[in-house]
Amino acid sequence: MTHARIAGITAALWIACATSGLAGELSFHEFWVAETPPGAMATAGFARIANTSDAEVTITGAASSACKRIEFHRTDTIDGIARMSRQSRLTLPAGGELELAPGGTHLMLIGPSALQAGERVSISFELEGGETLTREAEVRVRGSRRSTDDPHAHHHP
Ligand SMILES: [Cu+2]
Repeated sequence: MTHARIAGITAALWIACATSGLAGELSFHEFWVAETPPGAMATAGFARIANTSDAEVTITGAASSACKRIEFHRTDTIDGIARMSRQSRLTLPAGGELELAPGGTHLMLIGPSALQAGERVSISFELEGGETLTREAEVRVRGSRRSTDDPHAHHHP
């Protein structure tokens, strides 16, 4: 075995350790996806994500086999009308939390399969730097909140 090859393996191990450390610093709480009736064009996902590391962590993408694609959306209510805008990334402050909640920032699952309360959906997140982590969300019935804070009920972009 050449020195170059040993150096390459060492570097690979170091990268593996460094990246698995970062994903381990993110903990998901109350991770859930809203139940979808058959034929729904989209549904939303919510969570409280805590970053226990001392560095800012950026989520650059998400994907799941339960839908065609996942976008990051932010809902702003202006003059009583909720509008969603697409975000390119989610940022978790060092030692802080990101809350994905109805009426605020959320995951948008576009083209979901029919999801029933009680099922579990696996969602993978891509972190800046190339690392991915996968977490399971529980499918739940959306609460009594209605159209005022749920633009998904009416349209999706
Ligand atoms: Cu949305």
